[in-house]
Parts: sequence; C-alpha cells; structure tokens
Amino acid sequence: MSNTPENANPMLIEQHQEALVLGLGVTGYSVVRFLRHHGLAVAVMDSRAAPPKAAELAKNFPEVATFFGGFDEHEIAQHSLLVMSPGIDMAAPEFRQARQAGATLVGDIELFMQSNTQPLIAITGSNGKSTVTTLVGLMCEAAGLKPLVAGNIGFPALDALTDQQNFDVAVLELSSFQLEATSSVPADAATILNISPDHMDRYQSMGDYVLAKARILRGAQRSVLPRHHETFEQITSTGTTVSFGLDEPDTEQSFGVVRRKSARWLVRGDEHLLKLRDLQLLGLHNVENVLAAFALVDFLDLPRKKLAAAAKSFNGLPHRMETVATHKQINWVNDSKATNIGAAATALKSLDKDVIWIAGGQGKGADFGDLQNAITSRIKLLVLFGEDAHLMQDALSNHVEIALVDDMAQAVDLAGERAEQNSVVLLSPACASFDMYQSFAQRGDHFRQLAQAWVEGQE
Ligand code: UMA
Ligand code: ADP
Repeated sequence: MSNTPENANPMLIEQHQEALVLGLGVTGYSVVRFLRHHGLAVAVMDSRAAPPKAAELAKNFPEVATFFGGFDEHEIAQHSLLVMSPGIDMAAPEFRQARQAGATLVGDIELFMQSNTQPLIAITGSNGKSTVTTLVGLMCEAAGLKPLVAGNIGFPALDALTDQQNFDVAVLELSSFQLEATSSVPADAATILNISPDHMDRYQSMGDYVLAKARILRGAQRSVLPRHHETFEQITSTGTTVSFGLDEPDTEQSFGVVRRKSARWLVRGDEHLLKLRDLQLLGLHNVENVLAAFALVDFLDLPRKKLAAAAKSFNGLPHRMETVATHKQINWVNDSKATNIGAAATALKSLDKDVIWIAGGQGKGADFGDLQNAITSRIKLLVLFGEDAHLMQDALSNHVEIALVDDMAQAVDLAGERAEQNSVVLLSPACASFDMYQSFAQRGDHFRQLAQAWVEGQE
C-alpha cells in the first residue's frame, strides 16, 4: 500500500524535536501527553470544529498550538513528523503530499512499539478482537502476571508508557487503521483471528483491507492463524506459525478440538486443556476465540490449569450475544457490537431458535447480499432502521419478511408484538451505530433499556 510508513525511523521521539498530532480524540490526546512527556514541541490538528478532547487539551497543555475545523495543507507542510489518529484516512491527498515531501507519518502504536520493552501479544481480525484480547488479559492475570490490555479495545496504549505503569506483558487489540500506520510489529505472538469484509468505505478493495491486517505479522516471532482458511494461505508471516481451528490439531503445537468418549475437548496437540461444555461463552466462534487465546499465551509457558480456569469463568463482554431480558421463554439478545456482516452472520448461525432480527445503521460500504447465506426459515422477521436500512432491504427482501421502522423504540415494540414463545429477539445490526448513536455501546444500552421496559410492561 502506498500510504504506509516505510520510512519510519527507529526511536522517532529521539530524532524529532517537534510533531503534528492529527486528530484530537482519545488517541490524539494520548499522543500529545506522550510527546510532551518526552519534551517534543507539539501542534494538534483536527477536521472537527470542536474535537472531543479540546477542553482537556486547553486545560492541561495550553502551550500546544491547535488547528481545528479542517486539515490545513500549509500547516501540515511545516512538520516532519505527523502522528495520525486511526479515524483519519492516511491515503487522503493532503497526507500523501506530505509523505511525498519527506514527512514521516506514523500512528500511536508505532510510537508504543518503539518504546515498549515488555513482551507483546498483538491481536487483530474482523471479529472477536475484543473478546480474545480480554480473555488473554484474564488468562495472564490468572497465572499471576500483570498485563496491559489496550489499543482499539478503548484504552490508548501510549497512556501506559506516559504514566509509567508497570506491566509484565502488553496485550494489544489492533485495528486495520492502526496497523496501516505501523511499520512492523515486533510481537512475541500475533494473530489475525479471521477476515470478512469491513470498513469498505475506507478501503478500495478487500485486498487492501487484508494487506492492512497482514501487517500485524511483520516481525512477529509466532503467528497464530486459523486453519483451513484460504485467505490466510496467501499471507506470508515471519517466524513460526501456530494454527487453531475446530478440528483436530495438525501438530503438537497447534490448537483444536477432539472428541473423547462423550465429551469434546479443547486441546494443544494431544494435551487436553478443558471440556468444551465447561465454557460459559456461547457459540462455536467463541470456541475458536478461546483456542486462539491459548495459542497466543503459549510462549509465556504459564500453568495450563490456571489458563483453563480463566477460560471457564469468562462469560463474555457486554453487547456481544448478551441476553438482556427474558420473558415467556423469549430471550432478548444484545449483539450491538456486530457492526459488520460477518459478525451478524455468525450471530444468526449460532442461534437454533426462531428469531426476530433487528438490524441497520451505517453500512460502511458493505455488500449486504453477502448476508443471504445466513438467512434461514428460522428468521421470522427482519426489523430495519437507520441510514442504510433501505440498502439492507434491497439486498434481502426476497429472502425474509422485512419491516422498516424509524428507530429502536419502534423496533423493540414491533419485535415484542411478533415474537412467539421459545424464540429470540436479536439486535445484531451488521452496521455501525454512528448515524443515531455515539457508539455501539450506547446503542446496546438503549436496546437493553427498551427490552427490559417492554418485558416489565407485559408482567
Ligand atoms: N475524526 C474526524 N476528524 C479528525 C479526526 C477524527 O472526523 O480530524 C473522526 C473519525 O473519522 C472517527 C472519529 O472522529 O469517526 C474518531 O476518530 P479518532 O481517530 O479520533 O478515534 P479515537 O477517539 O482516538 O478512537 C480510536 C479508535 N477509533 C477509530 O479507529 C475510529 C477506537 O476504536 C479506539 O478504541 C481508540 O482509538 C483507542 O485506541 C473504536 C472503533 O470504532 C472503538 N474502531 C474501529 C473498529 O473497531 O471497527 C476501527
Ligand atoms: P471485535 O473487537 O473484533 O469487534 P468482539 O469480540 O467485540 O470483536 O465481537 C464483535 C462481534 O463479533 C460480536 O457480535 C460477536 O458475537 C462476534 N464475534 C466474536 N468472535 C467472533 C468470531 N471468532 N467470528 C465471528 N464473529 C465473532
């Protein structure tokens, strides 16, 4: 890809006296803190007129020059180091020009890698990143280590360095946007959990998206990858490769599932780790997630019993297939974090009951026709709202009954009226939330609140 930081130097903070920070969300602010801590002069630019961290910056760093309300090409040209926030497209002309003129463009994760001295576990994928990142952190803790769990999961990684936090191992969730702005990832173990289309509004092709994800394997000592996935056969990685999958492992070091007597076991080679039925997490995709987590911590050589205990007691994160209300054997399930079609398809496939499916929002350029394969006769109604509801309707109206509504409240009312005993009302939007909510979490909380109110109204 042309917009990558090939010219990134080692220890940028020692080679530059000043930098321009692009974006003033949580990432941009963490970058300012880090660079100021290391004595660099800093200016900040954000295309928004009032970026989220403006007030905090003015209070704590009044010396920092700010340029809000647009990207000023003339100002950009004054700087030799540009530190990009993940929400900004580095391929935009003003940044391409800056690179051509000799500027170095990197993201916060590159700066983190250059200063971090602890072992590193790096996690990406289209879905399952936060689940695996959290579980890896819990496994490390159960085994007596102090992990740093940060990155795309919501905590900017650089804050830990600026605040001089003590940690034994860094566990970073990395998005394709963060990886684009990173030259290589010197991870002890790195994974791409899976790949399905996402962020197609930012990438020109699926190939570009895969290339961005594949950057996580550059420099990794151990690559943890799914077995039998043709996309991964085309990806080259450095170091050793350890595979995980739902079938029998193909080597002593790889991870899989075997049947022994009446039970299915998660295994490493022929070593039994835990019984599948002892997991609280639901769905086979979560079995893959647990196997990947075991594979990622393998190099640390931690007591396997402690790791298994952590996996067994983990019951998942909010907004991922989370049951938020139950009434008359109708389960209301919040899967608001399903912000792409791959995650929504996984949700639909993992349910073995009749479903009223609520979806819609910002489609990010996805081809909703890809969801046709996930639609079975068990989906009784698809309730749609949000910016790209009509695109989903166009793609799926020949496959399922569809109702268009204005908002979540109407969706919940209609789903409640139509759901029959022993079924599921599922919010799994296949879309981002930003047309109507600040985040997937706010959307999921709204669904939870309305579902619980609906149930109370019936009692
Ligand atoms: N923005 C502008 N103009 C700017 C800068 C940003 O319009 O000048 C917009 C972006 O297009 C985006 C929003 O502001 O819509 C936030 O962008 P940001 O780069 O300021 O983001 P941060 O607040 O720093 O949060 C980022 C990640 N956000 C994105 O990648 C968009 C967070 O992941 C992450 O938790 C945080 O850093 C800490 O590492 C969120 C996310 O949605 C949860 N990630 C995507 C995903 O998971 O699919 C990649
Ligand atoms: P991410 O951080 O990559 O968005 P999460 O763990 O937050 O991943 O889960 C996001 C969505 O993807 C949820 O709807 C969840 O049910 C689904 N999901 C989780 N793991 C997988 C997986 N391995 N394959 C497909 N979908 C998954």
